[in-house]
Amino acid sequence: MPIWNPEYESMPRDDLEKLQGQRLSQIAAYVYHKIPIYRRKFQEMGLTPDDIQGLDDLKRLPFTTKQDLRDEYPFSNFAVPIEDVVRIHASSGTTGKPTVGGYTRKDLALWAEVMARTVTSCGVTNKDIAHNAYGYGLFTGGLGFHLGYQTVGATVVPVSGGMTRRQLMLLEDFGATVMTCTPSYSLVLAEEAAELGINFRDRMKVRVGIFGAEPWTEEMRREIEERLGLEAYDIYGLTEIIGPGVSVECEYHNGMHINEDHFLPEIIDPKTGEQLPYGAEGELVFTTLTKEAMPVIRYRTRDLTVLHAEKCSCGRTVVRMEKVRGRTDDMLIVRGVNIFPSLIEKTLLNVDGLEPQYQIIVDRSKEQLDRLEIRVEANHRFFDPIDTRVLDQLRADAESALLQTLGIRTDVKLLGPNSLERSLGKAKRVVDKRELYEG
Ligand code: DLL
Repeated sequence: MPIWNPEYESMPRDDLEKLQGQRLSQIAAYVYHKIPIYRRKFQEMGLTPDDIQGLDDLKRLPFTTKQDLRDEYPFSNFAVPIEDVVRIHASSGTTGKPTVGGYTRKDLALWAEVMARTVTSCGVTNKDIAHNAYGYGLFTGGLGFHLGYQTVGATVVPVSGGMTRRQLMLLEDFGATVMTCTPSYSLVLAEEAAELGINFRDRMKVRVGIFGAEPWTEEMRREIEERLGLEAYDIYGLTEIIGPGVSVECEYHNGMHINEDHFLPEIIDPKTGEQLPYGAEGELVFTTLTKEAMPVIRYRTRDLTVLHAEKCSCGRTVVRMEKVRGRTDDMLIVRGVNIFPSLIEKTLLNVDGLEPQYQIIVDRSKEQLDRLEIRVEANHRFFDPIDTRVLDQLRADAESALLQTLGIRTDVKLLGPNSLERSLGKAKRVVDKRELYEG
């Protein structure tokens, strides 16, 4: 498949690392002179921009945390005056203030470039009709993809989120060949279609889906590909770095290629902050090498993954990141056991008869013991009429599969079709009621 910008995406690694080194020393000087919080951090560590001469000096630079950006809310961490900022986006932020991203004209051109690379990597060309169901607005998903599709000359349908039935009509009438939304919303579209008696696979022409903005497992990919009859690509990004456009899979689906000439990745041990080698799992950290309005140095994403540096069969030489395993702050500690929601998803989807709709509830009993309840929808065929014997067996199977993978007992509650709330964007999978008892 074609590569949008082979000069950079397939650059020999030695040359790429040299370029990254030069850009790193430039950005270190830039943030030092333009952003007070970085000057302060450098000074506290006794660093000057001259100390940063190349990639080997990356380790010497200070980290940036989400809290650092919150403290500068809304615009104090911008490196340019507000007159030069032409666009603002923000993360959804479930609690408190959102994290803001600012873009100059040059940043938007960079975003268009990395999003053009992104959609090209998924096989999108100017012949495609792209149904873009990511939310348009402050969220970076809608407008980010919009830029990418326009840049490669695809016909973009800026449908945004919501009005699911209407989306199905437009998908069919316009003959969309590509669609983009969160993986959870793709299933909502498939379900709604089934409800209307439409077989999504047969009726729609969609050949490619580019899904991200939330964690999803390989098992979820299989479900989506099966139900929608398309090839599903994983895309990763975050507002603090640029939005979507940080990394995406290619046709080999063996990790997401990072646009490393602009976003320099590292993996660190989340406890000690120590840099880890390729192949080791840890927290993903990014330094933006070329951004103007809101550059960040060693931004701690809290996302856990593994990086690989071997050249991919597609010809790209940039580092690949594995599917995100979870977030450091998503990990549940239940009765002393560390549990990632992704492991629960994987386990449930391997139990025949369960649907890819679930919610994880953690609660604490009067005796101060943590309880893990998994609410999951079972296939509609067990409910019409209700077949309690089969449902009891299915629940027992699910509990035993979870005991085996998690190592602790869970209570599985089977639900009928459409019992759990569906989301237009990121699904809320975990409800931790224990927070109510704290402080
Ligand atoms: O979710 C940007 C985006 C839009 C990415 C559209 C992909 C497609 P935020 O709202 O700032 O930005 O959320 C960023 O979402 O730190 C991850 O925890 C999570 N996330 C994003 N993509 C993935 C993915 C957008 N493919 C946060 N797999 C990140 C797992 C993801 N988690």
